[in-house]
Amino acid sequence: MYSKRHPILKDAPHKELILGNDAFVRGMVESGVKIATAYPGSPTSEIGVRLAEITEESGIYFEFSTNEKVATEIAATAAIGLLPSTVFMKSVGLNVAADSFVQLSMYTMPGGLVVILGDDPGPHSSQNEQDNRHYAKIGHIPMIEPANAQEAKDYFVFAMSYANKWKMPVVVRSTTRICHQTGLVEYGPIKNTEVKTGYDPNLEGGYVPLPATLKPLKTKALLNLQKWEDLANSGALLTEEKFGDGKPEIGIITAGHAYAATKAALRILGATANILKLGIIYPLPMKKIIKFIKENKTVKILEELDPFIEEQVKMTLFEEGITDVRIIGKHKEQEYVDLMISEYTTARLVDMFSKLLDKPNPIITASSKIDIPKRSPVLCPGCGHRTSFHAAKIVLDKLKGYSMADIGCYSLGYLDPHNQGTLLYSMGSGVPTAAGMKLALPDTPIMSFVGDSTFFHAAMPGIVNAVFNKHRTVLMVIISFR
Ligand SMILES: Cc1ncc(C[n+]2csc(CCOP(=O)(O)OP(=O)(O)O)c2C)c(N)n1
Ligand code: SF4
Repeated sequence: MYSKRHPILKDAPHKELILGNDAFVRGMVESGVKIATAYPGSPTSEIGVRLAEITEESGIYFEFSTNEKVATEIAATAAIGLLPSTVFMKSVGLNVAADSFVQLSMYTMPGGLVVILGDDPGPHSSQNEQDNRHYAKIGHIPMIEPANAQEAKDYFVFAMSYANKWKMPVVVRSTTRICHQTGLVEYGPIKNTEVKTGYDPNLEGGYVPLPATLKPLKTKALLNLQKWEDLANSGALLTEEKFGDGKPEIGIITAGHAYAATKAALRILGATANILKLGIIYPLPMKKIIKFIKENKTVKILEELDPFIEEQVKMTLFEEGITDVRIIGKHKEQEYVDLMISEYTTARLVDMFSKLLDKPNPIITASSKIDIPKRSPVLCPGCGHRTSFHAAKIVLDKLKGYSMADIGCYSLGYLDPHNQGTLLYSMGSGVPTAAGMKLALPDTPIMSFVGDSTFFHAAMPGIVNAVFNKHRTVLMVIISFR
């Protein structure tokens, strides 16, 4: 039993003003999660902070693993061993986990596995703004997307209930705006059941996909997706609402943070719309979507980043021979490139809908008068990395050499006044980029930087490679003590 001291562990009925990330943790508590693993990264890091606070009281085992792949493999395997499990990571973390992530849907996981993905449109704190909804398609894994803190909690519980019932992995995709928003969350009952663990290596096709055993495993994954499609088409996590008074001016299909921003924008413009809000974003509730489009005729598909929903919808319309409707998305739009980039803030959507619905935009005049200076992030005052960069700069300026970056606070060495670390791909890329540059410029001194966490996360293979293949570069391992 919980001692109920921590606000996340209070019994229902109860409402608490909490962060979206805390809401995920509450969802774990309510759904009886036993194992949670992660590698930190914005926007999901606070989930780990909160879990670490409640491990003893809640009985949830939690670890920050060496990297996302390791974290995924541990949580998924615990789920195979009957323990309800979860793993969370940031957007680019899924690239690291991908090698095992794409296998997950083929395995029977009696405990149930929920993967929380924190995408970062903007980006606020990432080296790109990749749209991880594509991974649902690649991995044949169902994906759901909450639109506020309450839904973050509720959707986690929903995901785990089906993950457990259908013995499979489910992804909850979130974004920075959902993870980092604070909202009033109504708690539900806590599942406190004991779990009997076990392992059957031959369960439903087993767990070793070889060319000879792959077909039934992949078939299982695809059949599970069909069950999710039926669930989506039954109306699960789907809401249709009429926004504003009077005749709806347009139909809108949206999900996640874009839903909240859409409503705020329509309110500002005094516009009316029919809104179809999706909770299950893969596989899509296509029957409901097509019905909505036929009823509304002109429909705006509003999604941040890639035209993920739009492309699937247009394909279905084509397949069904439906031509008497107008779909407004990103494809064929004049601002195609712009529409693919960054978040859909309320101000942006006000601008978008004002043009679309031919209404005056009340925001432009107000905001254009404010000239806000740009501020880039800086290393903390007294950060030890400053000294390392200073030393490297003195040497490399003298020798006319280059330094390669890696990922961490020390990526900021690139900025003034240090200007160190001139090439960056992803975590652990520093030593291989130094090796590659040395092949291109054999007479130029090349060095790279790596922090301690990145060292263990992904840098070690590159370092081993450099030693084995005798790449003549210098590595500075930098650990900051403030
Ligand atoms: C694949 C991936 N996972 C997580 C992150 C988020 N992240 C960026 S740097 C970092 C930790 C870096 O720590 P360290 O190498 O010790 O450098 P420091 O920031 O302490 O200077 C994390 C978790 C990321 N960018 N990419
Ligand atoms: S490494 Fe530590 S001290 Fe340095 S910038 Fe990052 S958080 Fe600040």
